Amino acid sequence: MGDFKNLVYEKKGLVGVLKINRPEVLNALNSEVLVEMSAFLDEFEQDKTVRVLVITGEGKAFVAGADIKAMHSMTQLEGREFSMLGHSVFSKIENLSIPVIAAVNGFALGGGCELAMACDIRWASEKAKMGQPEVGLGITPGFGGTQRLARICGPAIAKELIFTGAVIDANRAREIGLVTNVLPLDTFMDEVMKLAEQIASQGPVAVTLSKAAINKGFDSTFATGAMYESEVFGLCMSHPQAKEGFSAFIEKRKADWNKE
Ligand code: DAK
Repeated sequence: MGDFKNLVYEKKGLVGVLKINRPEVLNALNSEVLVEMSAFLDEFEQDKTVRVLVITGEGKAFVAGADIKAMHSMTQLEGREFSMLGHSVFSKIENLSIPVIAAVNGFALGGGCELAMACDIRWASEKAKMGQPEVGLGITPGFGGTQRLARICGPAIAKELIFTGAVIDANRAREIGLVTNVLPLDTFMDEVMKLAEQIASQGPVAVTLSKAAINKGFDSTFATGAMYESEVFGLCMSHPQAKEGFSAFIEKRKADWNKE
């Protein structure tokens, strides 16, 4: 994996852990970080030995937002490029073939909350604080917050959070379904790794196709989504991993997903 100034990547067995590493500004996202993330994701997608990606932040923040100081001096054109870059990175995460877990260790505000929402699963430490405080800066969320928050938590919650700019704690984030688990900070990453390993131990093709089917369903009618589900189910049935999964169950043994 290439050398990055603002990212630290570590592969732990079947799980990749990507840390946003700009703690002096609470991991705020500037163009440089986003360009690095984009390059990382392109390279990472080629590594077929990793089955789950965990994204987290160094220090006391997950990501405290887009870089306010960098945005302050942006021209209209630069703002447009910045927005397009962010959208492209977040969409790469959303469409990565394997599951991505946001390990929300601390502040996940604005672009940081949006980054977490582009991931498939969000777990938070008790120290996490989340929200979309952009309107307090006179701007709207710009990296998909108005769309993803409404899809994840429903429009009323999204409107309440975005209109007020409220910063909520981890337990409130769990209550509204923004995160699905809250854990003490000292065991947080261990528990996230257990979740990642649990996913990594499942049939890899089935996990990948399930992610694709769920994502596809959100952008289509139920009927189209159900049709797509039938297609991916058929694909699974034609893959050796399904044969191996069924055989392992019948023979009362653990499946070996590497078996052809
Ligand atoms: N950007 C730049 N620097 C930041 C930052 C940010 N988002 N958040 C924190 N920092 C910097 C602080 O300025 C400080 O730097 P120095 O002053 O030491 O040089 C350092 O990180 C440590 O922060 P604090 O001293 O403030 O730490 P505290 O623990 O006291 O407070 C805090 C933590 C998270 C409550 C506070 O830092 C804070 O309120 N930060 C800003 C949070 C925020 O408002 N986030 C949303 C940013 S707006 C778009 C694309 C994207 C977006 C919008 C449009 N288009 C292009 C359309 C997204 C916008 C956002 O994300």
